[in-house]
Amino acid sequence: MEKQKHYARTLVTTALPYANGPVHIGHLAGVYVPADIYVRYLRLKGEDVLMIGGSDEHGVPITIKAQKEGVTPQDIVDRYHKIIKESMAGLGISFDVYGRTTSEMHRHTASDFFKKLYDKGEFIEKMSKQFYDEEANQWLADRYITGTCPHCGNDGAYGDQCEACGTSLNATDLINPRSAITGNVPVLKETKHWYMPLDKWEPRLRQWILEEHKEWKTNVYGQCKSWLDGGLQPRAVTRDLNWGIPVPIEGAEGKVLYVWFDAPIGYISNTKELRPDDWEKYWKSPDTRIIHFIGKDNIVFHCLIFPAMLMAEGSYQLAENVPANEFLNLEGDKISTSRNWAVWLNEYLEDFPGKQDVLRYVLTANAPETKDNDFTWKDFQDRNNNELVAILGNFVNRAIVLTNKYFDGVIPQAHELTSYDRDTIEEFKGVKDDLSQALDTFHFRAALAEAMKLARIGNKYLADTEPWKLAKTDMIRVETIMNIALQITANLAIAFEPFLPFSAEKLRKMINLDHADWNKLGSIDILKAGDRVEKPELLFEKIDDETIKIQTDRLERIKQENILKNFKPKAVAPTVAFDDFQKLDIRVGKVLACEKVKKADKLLKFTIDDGLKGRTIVSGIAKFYNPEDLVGKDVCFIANFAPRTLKGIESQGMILSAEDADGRLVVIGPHGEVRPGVQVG
Ligand code: B3M
Ligand code: ZN
Repeated sequence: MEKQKHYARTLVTTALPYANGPVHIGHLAGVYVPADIYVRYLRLKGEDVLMIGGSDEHGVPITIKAQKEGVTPQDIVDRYHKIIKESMAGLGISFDVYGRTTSEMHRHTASDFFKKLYDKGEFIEKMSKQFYDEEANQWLADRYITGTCPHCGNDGAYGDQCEACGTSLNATDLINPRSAITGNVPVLKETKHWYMPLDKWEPRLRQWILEEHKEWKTNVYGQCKSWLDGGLQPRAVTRDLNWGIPVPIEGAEGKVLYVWFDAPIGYISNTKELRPDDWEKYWKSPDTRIIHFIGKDNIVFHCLIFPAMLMAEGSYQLAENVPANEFLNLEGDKISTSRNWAVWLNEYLEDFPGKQDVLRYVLTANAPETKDNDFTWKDFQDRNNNELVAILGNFVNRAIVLTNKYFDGVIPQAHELTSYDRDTIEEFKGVKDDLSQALDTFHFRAALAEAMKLARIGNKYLADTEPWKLAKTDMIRVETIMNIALQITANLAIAFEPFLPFSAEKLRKMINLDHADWNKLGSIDILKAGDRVEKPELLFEKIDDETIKIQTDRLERIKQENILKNFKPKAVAPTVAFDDFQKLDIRVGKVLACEKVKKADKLLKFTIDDGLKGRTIVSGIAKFYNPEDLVGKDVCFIANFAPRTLKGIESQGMILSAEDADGRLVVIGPHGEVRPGVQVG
């Protein structure tokens, strides 16, 4: 059950994306769109809320990328911080601050935090064996080590986490560890590090989550429970790396804070950046509600490790909720930055100018709230055309067009209501409670469905009352109908503000509603009779097949590129004796004629000059060639292949071709002039 506690303010944090690439739809659906809906909703209710974001600029993903490109880590983070920050703003993600973990403020905050824990004696200091790459002369922390996950057998697991099963690992847990720099087997060397004794905090973490937060989403609660039941171990919070925040104590030269130690402190530093004078009340006052929006791979860090750090520090509040989402896939496959299998936000904004709300809508309607979900371009098009255009856009457009047509843009008065009017009003009155309830409990899909319900009610109302028919006979009735339709329109402008802020703003302008107030939702006196509406403007437009095809073609190309990139030749077949080889009579022939075989989309029929009487061969390469392009070419064929009948044609041999990694067939021929009929061998 949701606790009915009263809060004076809310602090919403959003996972800090690694600045080693742009953000993609997976990040958006998992974290930023739901968080933005939530804060916009609270702002509409007039609550005190801060939305904290920023780039995570430390850690191995960034140094690896820099090494690959031959630039500095700072170059990488400067580039992607800018892209991420601008594209998020472009989508209307309304951060109050979007900072970065390479800022001075953050360096001090994280460094002081560590120092305080160190001074309080909260760390264990331990010599341990860590992996080292002797060829690269480098310690191998976290993602510099790959190997097989001891839990699920995934052989691409990293030294700190297996992305396949979500388990958080120590590098020495990996089976068959390899250096990600050279591919070498690393050696183990002694080094000193500082550890958070998570086991010490286990009883309090159990109490806090398992007893006091049973209302958390089952996926989050369940993951925490299984971690806690497995028993928590001390975790190293320092690393041997040269990119990060230096460990601020003597004897720690060349060591930095573990990225997962400094990154969550980024929430605190960015709050300080925004509110240097009163940031503390957002973190330390018991009447603040802290909510962390994250993806499921970050649960352990936000629910166990960071809270343990805060408990050890002693003066901070813990999160009230951590509504982590599952993953969004793309066209059936896991989104992957390294495989370029993603829809990148910055590219979307370029390809679909003015359509921010379409993406926001689709990602919310299909949000991976309780299980992994799939984004497809077909679904994107369908939801735009069948829902945004056909339901929401259509209703609003009708309401505004008819008001302009019959009343010259002046909002008419409502007169006596029929029982049908009253039923309609009753129906949408309930939307506010249902919508609020869904948003308060982080059910954003359900909330969006509620808002859409309001548009459906409006559509149905106009379709049922048919004011365009009554206009000739009963203008008084038309006035009432249009007043109600416009009040529903005003309700939509409020209800959709958190979800579709660009369209809601357009809509507010159209009806001259300067200010959306959540408390007005459900009422029928938002607009005043006698005030004006503006000329209609389309909120949404249809997206055609051509536009969608450009996107699906791009993905198809990437898929092919990935297949080719990952091609590994098959193992060589068992040895054959020369005599066996000689049994095959392979010859060169010239293509005299070539045509498609009727009713067979794969087959081409060749007429081959074989230096003898000529022969016909049918070959399954029609998908890869235009028949006319092959005429006049020399090809190799097996002359003593047993004849076969295909689609009623006797095929007298087999044309040789090579199959590329992507299944494309390429015909084999001689690289020089030879006579038809000569043998190959
Ligand atoms: N940068 C990991 C991620 O993008 C990490 C989140 C930090 S939140 C403090 O999945
Ligand atoms: Zn695993």
